[in-house]
Amino acid sequence: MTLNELAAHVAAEFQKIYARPPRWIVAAPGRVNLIGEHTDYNDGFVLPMAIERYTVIAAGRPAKDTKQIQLRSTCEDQPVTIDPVQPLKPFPKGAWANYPAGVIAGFLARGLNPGRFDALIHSTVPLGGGLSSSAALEVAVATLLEVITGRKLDPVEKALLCQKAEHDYAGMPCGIMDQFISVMGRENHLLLLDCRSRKPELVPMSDPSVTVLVINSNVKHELTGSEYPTRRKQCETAAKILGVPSLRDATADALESVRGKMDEVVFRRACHVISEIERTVHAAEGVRASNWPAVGQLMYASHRSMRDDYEISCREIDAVVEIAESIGIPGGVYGCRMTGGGFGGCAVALAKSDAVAAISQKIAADYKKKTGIEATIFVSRPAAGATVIKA
Ligand code: GAF
Repeated sequence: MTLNELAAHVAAEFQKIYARPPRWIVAAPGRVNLIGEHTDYNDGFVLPMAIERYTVIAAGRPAKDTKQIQLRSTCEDQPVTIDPVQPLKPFPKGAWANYPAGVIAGFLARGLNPGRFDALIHSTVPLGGGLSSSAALEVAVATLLEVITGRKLDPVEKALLCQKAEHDYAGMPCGIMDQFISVMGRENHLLLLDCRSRKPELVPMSDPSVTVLVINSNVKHELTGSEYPTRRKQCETAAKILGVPSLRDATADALESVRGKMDEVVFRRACHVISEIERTVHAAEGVRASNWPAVGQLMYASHRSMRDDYEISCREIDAVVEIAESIGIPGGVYGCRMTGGGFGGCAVALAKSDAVAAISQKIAADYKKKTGIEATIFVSRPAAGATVIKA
């Protein structure tokens, strides 16, 4: 389904629920990160692309007299209502409405009050699959509020507002990658983001002979919530012992020289981050040169580092990567790795376009044999960031 078809579908659903057509329609994409995992909150580099999976919101002013914002999601039975007045209180922990609420709070804090509206939210980004369904929701809400208030934010400010919503309302101390790519994605480009300077650099990726494959393991181990902040703290501890502001400023040699002063686990966490930042910069060079075998090798190395040093993989994702590696370049796979926060979710593979169908079949069959689970596999070209479909 194209984005316009998806928008038409959501508009029709809005009409069914609210008995009138929507006045506004916006969309924001999910993302897949090609390489550069857990480097964003260490001031390092990431290399994501927006995917052709979107959160779409159709909205309009309420027909009835009400002071409230009413949000409905096609995944939920009950609507939620929000009073657009400060201070806006978070919903209970784990509630999906915290993402929109946090974004609305960010607009209110800037003196931008959207007033009351009704909205229907629909997403084709798999929820909790490590493809940034939450950032897509935040950025879609921010895009809607820009249209309603008539005030377009600077893209960096918009991404940071959404990140703050996730910190303060959803309680997840994420880095900046997901919101930046959902705002700034560009068709046929990866985004090499320097998370220290926040300078985005578009890296063209339009070689038709190469395709990005997303393999959803359809498992989510409930560790992400607790393990993510722990990893952040371990990185801060390592940076402190190294005497640098962040691991971006450290080298493998410097780390080796303080090895004796460091807990072994903290040492391995730092090993991952320092090496991953370097791999990400090299991978961007590889993409620019269309050197796919080199990019693929960096992806495998990244996976090993996440599995052994950062310890954020799981046996199901390891199984996907092993199957991909066994297919290898002769079978059309250049590289594969886990993508996103970890403990399940998706793997990303770089494959020869003419072998994608056979590769998908083989991965699905072997994964089922090894784990008993059905994987969901799809391809995506690098997509554009958030967009207004109807203003
Ligand atoms: C999650 C976070 F939200 C990102 O900021 C990033 O740290 C990622 O995990 C790991 O690379 O998606």
